[in-house]
Amino acid sequence: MMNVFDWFDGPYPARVRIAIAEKHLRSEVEFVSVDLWGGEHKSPAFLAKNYSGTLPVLELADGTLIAECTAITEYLDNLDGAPILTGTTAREKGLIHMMSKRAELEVLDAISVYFHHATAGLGPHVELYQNAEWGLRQRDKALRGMRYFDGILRQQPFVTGDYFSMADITLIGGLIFADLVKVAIPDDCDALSAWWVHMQQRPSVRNRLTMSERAAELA
Ligand code: GTS
Repeated sequence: MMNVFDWFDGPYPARVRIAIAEKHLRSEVEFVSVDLWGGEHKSPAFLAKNYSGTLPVLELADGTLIAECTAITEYLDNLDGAPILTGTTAREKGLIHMMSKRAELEVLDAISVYFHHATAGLGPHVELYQNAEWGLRQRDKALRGMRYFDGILRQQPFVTGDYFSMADITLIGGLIFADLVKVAIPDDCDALSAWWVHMQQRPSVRNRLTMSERAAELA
């Protein structure tokens, strides 16, 4: 059994939950809830698991700890020797990592900075330093990033070409975060909006919360 330390509706944790579902690994994973809103991810006990104090973290049966969504996805995808998310050829691997990093830099991480700096974020006990101007700039960066990905998706069905990959999952994380903080996809981004509707229909994306988490979210 592997443990995934996460928070059920977090956008970064969603990336790993989607990868787990795509790889049909759900029965081999236990989700361990870390109270993000209570700041548990910044406690000494959790920092000992992940120096960066972020979720998610994967813990293997032998106690090995792997943080960072990209690294976790790479591990899970290669566990059975038949990767479907992170590429098989050198060219695919190169393109997927480039586009996944770009989705982080230009959309997901930018939205995250907006949330932590230009909104109340996780509250004063967690947000020890805030810089609203920096946060608002990052929101503008994310909107530019959405336009960039709209241009990509006008040319091809998925972020890296004609197949679903980790890069799509990263951009999905970005749009989940954008939804949470009410940053809308610009109206003229038809291709990105259509791709987003399509992605939300994927079972791995649609079913990323357990039944009880879904109930908690609706309550
Ligand atoms: N680069 C990290 C990764 O890819 O795993 C970023 C992870 C990250 O920022 N996770 C969020 C976090 O821990 C979780 S969530 O916001 O998506 O729920 N944020 C808490 C904080 O204080 O930064």
